[in-house]
Amino acid sequence: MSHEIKISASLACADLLNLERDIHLLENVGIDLLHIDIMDGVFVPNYCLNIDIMRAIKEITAIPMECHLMINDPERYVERIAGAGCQYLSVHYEATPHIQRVLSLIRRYGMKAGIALNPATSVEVLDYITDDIDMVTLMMINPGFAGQALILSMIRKIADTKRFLDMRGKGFIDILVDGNVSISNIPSMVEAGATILVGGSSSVFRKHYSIEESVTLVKSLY
Ligand code: S6P
Ligand code: MG
Repeated sequence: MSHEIKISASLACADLLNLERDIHLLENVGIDLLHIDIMDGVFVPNYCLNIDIMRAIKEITAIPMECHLMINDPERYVERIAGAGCQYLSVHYEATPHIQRVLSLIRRYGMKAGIALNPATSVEVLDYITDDIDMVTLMMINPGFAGQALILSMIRKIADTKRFLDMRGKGFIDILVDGNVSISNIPSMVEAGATILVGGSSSVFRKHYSIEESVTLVKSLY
């Protein structure tokens, strides 16, 4: 099945002091999704955006929010994230011993369920949970920080994930790629099977270029 490619703008890389302005600029260029990174300083060594910010964003835009939760025991926050108006929620395979339970909880709260995999986690872990997911969030870097370099073997992992899903009749599940989804890396990521591109400091929010220029360039790459 062929997917149309979507762009999800990583708001952690926006101008945080002018977030509302940047969101309206993203609306003007027809961005598909807003990527909201939430961290706990434990699962990853950093902090980022939060549920209150999501609630505020919901007040000013209709662009759907796609949350990437980088916290241990993510089941604790599923209800509150749904209440903030989020539409897609990705939780890390590595963050809980009860991943299937969390994925079904996400759907029970009306959101699309994403499973995020750190670079070293094999696609094989999806084998018994393909019925429980709408999206696979493949980390192209170790999560925690923007501005990192692509781990080169991740291009092969995208292709492996696509093949894995296709072989099980699950080719309709989205493959989201996150981390150094840059102008130069996007063509090979799309070619390998990525369907949602998280645009951060290396694409949508590049220094010295406007959001409009950058998104127009990204769309010309696939
Ligand atoms: C990393 C986070 C990502 C970044 C994004 C930044 O922990 O999950 O979503 O915000 O990767 O993009 P870039 O182009 O700076 O790597
Ligand atoms: Mg992210």
